[in-house]
Amino acid sequence: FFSMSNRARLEEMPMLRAYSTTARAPGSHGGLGSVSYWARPFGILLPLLLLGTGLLMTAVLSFGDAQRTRWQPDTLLVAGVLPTRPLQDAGHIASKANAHRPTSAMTVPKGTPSQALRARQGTAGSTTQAQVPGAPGPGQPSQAPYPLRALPSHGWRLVERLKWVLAAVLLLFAARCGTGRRMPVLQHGRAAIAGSEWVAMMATSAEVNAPGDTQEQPLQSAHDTIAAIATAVAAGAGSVAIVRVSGPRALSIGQKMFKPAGTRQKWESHRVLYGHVLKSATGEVLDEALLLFMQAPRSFTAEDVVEFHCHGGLVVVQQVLLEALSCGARLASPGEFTQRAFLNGRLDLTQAEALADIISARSAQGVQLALSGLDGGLGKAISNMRSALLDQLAEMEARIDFEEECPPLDGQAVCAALVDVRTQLEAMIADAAGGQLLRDGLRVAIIGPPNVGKSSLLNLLSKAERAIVTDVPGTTRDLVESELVIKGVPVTLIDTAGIRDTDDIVEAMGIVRSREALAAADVVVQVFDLQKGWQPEDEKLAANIPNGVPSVKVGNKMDLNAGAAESMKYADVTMSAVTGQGLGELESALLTACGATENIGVKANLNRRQLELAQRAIDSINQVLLTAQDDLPWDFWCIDTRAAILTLGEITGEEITEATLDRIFSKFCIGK
Ligand SMILES: Nc1nc2c(ncn2[C@@H]2O[C@H](COP(=O)(O)OP(=O)(O)OP(=O)(O)O)[C@@H](O)[C@H]2O)c(=O)[nH]1
Ligand SMILES: [Mg+2]
Repeated sequence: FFSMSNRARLEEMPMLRAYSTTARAPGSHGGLGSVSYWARPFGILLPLLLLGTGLLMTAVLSFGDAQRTRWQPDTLLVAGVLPTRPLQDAGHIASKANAHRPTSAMTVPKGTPSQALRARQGTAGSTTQAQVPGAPGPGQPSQAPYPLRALPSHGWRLVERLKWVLAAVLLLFAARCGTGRRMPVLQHGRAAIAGSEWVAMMATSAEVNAPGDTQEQPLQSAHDTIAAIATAVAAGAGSVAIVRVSGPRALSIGQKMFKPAGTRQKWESHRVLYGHVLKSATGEVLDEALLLFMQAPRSFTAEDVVEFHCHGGLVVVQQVLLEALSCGARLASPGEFTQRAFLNGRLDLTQAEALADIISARSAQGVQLALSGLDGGLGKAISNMRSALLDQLAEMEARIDFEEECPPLDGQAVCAALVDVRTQLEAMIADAAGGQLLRDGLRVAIIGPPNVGKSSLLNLLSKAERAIVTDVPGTTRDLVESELVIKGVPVTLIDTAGIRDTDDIVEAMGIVRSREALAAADVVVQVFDLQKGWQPEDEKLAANIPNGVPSVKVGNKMDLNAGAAESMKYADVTMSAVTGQGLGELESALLTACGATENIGVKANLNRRQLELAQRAIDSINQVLLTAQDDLPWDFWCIDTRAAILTLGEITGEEITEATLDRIFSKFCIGK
């Protein structure tokens, strides 16, 4: 699966007995990630089995056919019996039939067997009275018994009619499984078969190649051909890396530097070729690779795209990229592939931003949330609001320009339409709170006096020995961070130095950092020692937590505390960082403290930029409503309505300046 290059997502797939083949480096996002697995688990057995079944069915059905062709006069017919177990079941019918053997003219049925049978029963069907040659004449005694034949049942006859179709389908399928060839490789999120690997491609995007990589770059001409490494680049971390080339010259560049093995592989769109990447100048082999060509417009960028799936690691993929550049491609700027997809109408801006969110998501729920933005639902909803406002604006402008010709406009109705849009926007903003949490996660600072068990708590929560734990007060000197996911919410835990007055210069610097972490945290976990009880220094620390920052007070070392009931009342959660008792309560308390419910509904959500614009649109609408209250002329209404329309257009990208676009896409990673 070439899926989003996202750790959470790649690691979700172990049930396929798959392995991630691309680099998975936190903080170094690539555009694509890939997971491979063997698609022919039964080797050649499955095709053989299918082939066998096909042949068997053909044989059985031919037998049925043979039965039917023996339909002839002087034969007794029994209906509703499978031809494979023909006559035994009908033995008694045979004896009765022969006992009442006709002595005069026989009925020779015409038409289908079932019509014939009905004719025999005298219910339907066309029959003719005829003297059958060899049949006993009137008054003659019965001769040898008539042979008895079974008529196939209705269902069986249907199967019989379709048998060649069935056989053809089975044989074709067997042949395809056997060769694994000519299977289409579908782009964009759908499974496809390429030789022995199942391949699913998700067009994706990323935040930045590495934190701090973000630089603003101007939009470049969309008429040249660009190339970049699409997977995360981390030394030795992945076994497959992808170089993506997009633009009018993609195919010619691909043909120049890639030599398919053998002579039978054709350069067709959406087909995987196996071969070698060569240095075009010298013919030197750079890598053994797969090449995937996707012809415009059926590609992520809606341009011709060629992807080289090379071996992972740093060197090979860089060499392949360099070769593509020397063949005439230009190194893509951050987000340029996605930008081309947007400019070519493949995505609206909300979808492009959802792609970036997928790659930067830190939990499975975060991915779900971002994925829900990919379907364009958000863009459509905003577009509808915008056109509702445009309708009102048109009415108002008509009143300004052609006041005499137009019927009077009802200000109340205009206000109602505006309020409707405002309500929808407000609902979206309310939804965004949960989404924000899933997208951005929480920074949780663990603070407290020395030796209360802060580092032990960090280790317990992150299920790893991240921080040093000793019984010496003042063990932790620097901030220790650990990333984890609590009930779908990505959390960055920060262990801090115990806060106390000290002469130790290193410890004092650590304590300054503790206070900074405290000030920057979304949630504070204040730990105190239940054995010692709630001390004045704990009280002082609690007073230092900034207003409005939720905090959870944790009474630790519960396992040592037998009867200090009076200090328990200061604790929101009592627990033991050594035994793990009370851990569940702490996790719930953390989420509750910051307003997250147990199950955050995953809906299409606004990111920060969109949230800001939605808020601005609401402000403009409110301004129009104020204008309405003051009974000002239509010109004044129009000004703010126009502003609201413009702002909503910026969310979907319908009205956006080149500079804003550049700013958005420059936050993507190179190769996306
Ligand atoms: N019995 C018991 N001991 C604990 C518990 N939590 C921590 N400890 C012990 O308390 C001592 C201090 O633990 P740390 O996690 O290093 O405490 P800290 O708050 O990080 O200390 P500083 O880094 O010095 O600020 C260690 O010996 C831990 O084993 C607990 O719940 N029960
Ligand atoms: Mg510590």
